[in-house]
Amino acid sequence: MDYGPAPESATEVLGWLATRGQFGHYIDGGFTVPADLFTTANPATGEALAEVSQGSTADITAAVAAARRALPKWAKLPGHERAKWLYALARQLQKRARFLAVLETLDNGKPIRESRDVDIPLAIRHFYHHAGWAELVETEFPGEAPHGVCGQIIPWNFPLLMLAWKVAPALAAGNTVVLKPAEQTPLSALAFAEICAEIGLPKGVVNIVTGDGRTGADLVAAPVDKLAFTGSTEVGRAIRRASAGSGKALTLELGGKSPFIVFEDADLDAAIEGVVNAIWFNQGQVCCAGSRLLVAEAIAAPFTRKLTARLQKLRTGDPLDKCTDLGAIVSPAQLARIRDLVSAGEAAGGELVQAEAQLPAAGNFCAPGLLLGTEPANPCWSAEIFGPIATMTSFRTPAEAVELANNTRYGLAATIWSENITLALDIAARVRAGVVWINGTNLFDAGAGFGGMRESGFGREGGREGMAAYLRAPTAKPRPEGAPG
Ligand code: TXE
Repeated sequence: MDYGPAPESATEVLGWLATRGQFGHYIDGGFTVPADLFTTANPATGEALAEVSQGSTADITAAVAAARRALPKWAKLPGHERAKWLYALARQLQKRARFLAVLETLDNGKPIRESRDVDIPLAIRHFYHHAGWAELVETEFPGEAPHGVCGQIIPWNFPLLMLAWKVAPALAAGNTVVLKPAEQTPLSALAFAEICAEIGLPKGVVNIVTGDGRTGADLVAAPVDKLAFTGSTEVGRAIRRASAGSGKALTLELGGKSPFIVFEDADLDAAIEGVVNAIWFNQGQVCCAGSRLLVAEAIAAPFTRKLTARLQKLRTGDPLDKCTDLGAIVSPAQLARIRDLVSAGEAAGGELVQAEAQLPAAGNFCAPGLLLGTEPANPCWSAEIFGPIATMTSFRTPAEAVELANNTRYGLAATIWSENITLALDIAARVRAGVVWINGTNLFDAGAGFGGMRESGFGREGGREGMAAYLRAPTAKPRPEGAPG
């Protein structure tokens, strides 16, 4: 698939933002009058990009009502008819891929190489993949029905991709949706709303309400049939509490502190590049980031030497520059959180090695780094830093590697590097994580279910399991019309 050339400038996107200026919500097939505005800024410069509306309880009520009205017709469409709409969304996203990549980079701060080659292509792939599922839904899930109206809340680290992970399976299964993007990165969801309007998607099938956690809480409390959330474990826990006993189906994709285990016999150069991808991709703001490096003691010294040398070569700076490896951290608040945690990690005995990069004067930049000698008692061992700093610890035996890997409240992902496939498969079976990669990392596909266990949440997104999460078994009763949340 050709996603077009790398963008040379952001002129087209800035022109689009200038014409729009202020955004309302996308409800019932149209944009509301912008109200109660807040600013979304470019993390690399601090400059305002646009003004966006803070969704009120009334906005959520209107959006859920629109989704409820659209539901009977949409749910009754034969799967192959819904597939046509998903294909149309995928094709339109593909046509706008270059635009969306620049928009995402401006709003989030991630390097253009990543939004162009990862975020946007994977989002498109998700719609194509689920168009296929829409065609198969009656035969693959006989007798099952959509939940109904889905309330979906997404974070800022992969804005359009997280939207795709949630919206595509929901629509394929015959649900309608109300989605709330993160307040830091609402723009690609609003561009997606325009795409829904452009292709003439039936009104009310997709509704986008922008705003912060208060809008999210209103959506959780609204009379929806299913909630899907990706974000922090704390908010996930609050959502679970708030929706307990309501009869709403729920899936949560939360934080992680994923181990990245390197055995003595690993291909060291490949493992080093694996680390670059595991923790410095998207500035480490990745739920499944390989953020706890566990390295066999026998190779710890050469591994550290190689890795610190590689670290110095990473380029941190302008996210729109195609040569940039690390862009900006999403917000000043996130940057402060990273700095505070890393300082606490140093105070507890960790040794910080950070790239001696010349960082841009403006913007939320953080040089990539490693916190060496991090013991399990160190706060950076257990807390999700969600920034470009990995911890590093050594181990002596495979049993110790497994014990350290599982010494976490999370269970999202794990990575294992070894040339001994028997050892790698044995360790994979003993590591408690929803996803395990061997001699590779951060590998995603729309066809493979992704999700965690323990405090990383429950439910899967992608693949057959992801589709199943948007359908209910023949015996489950639908919520009565207008029943309270
Ligand atoms: O997340 P929040 P934040 C982790 C990561 C990061 C930390 C804080 O460790 O440092 O969370 O990030 C909406 N009811 N992850 O504060 O608050 C909010 O508006 C309903 C990991 O940004 O969880 C946004 O749309 N919704 C993670 C979304 O929840 C609420 C990705 C996520 O925001 C709400 C992001 C409420 N009470 C952060 N409060 C991952 N799993 O990838 C907030 N929101």
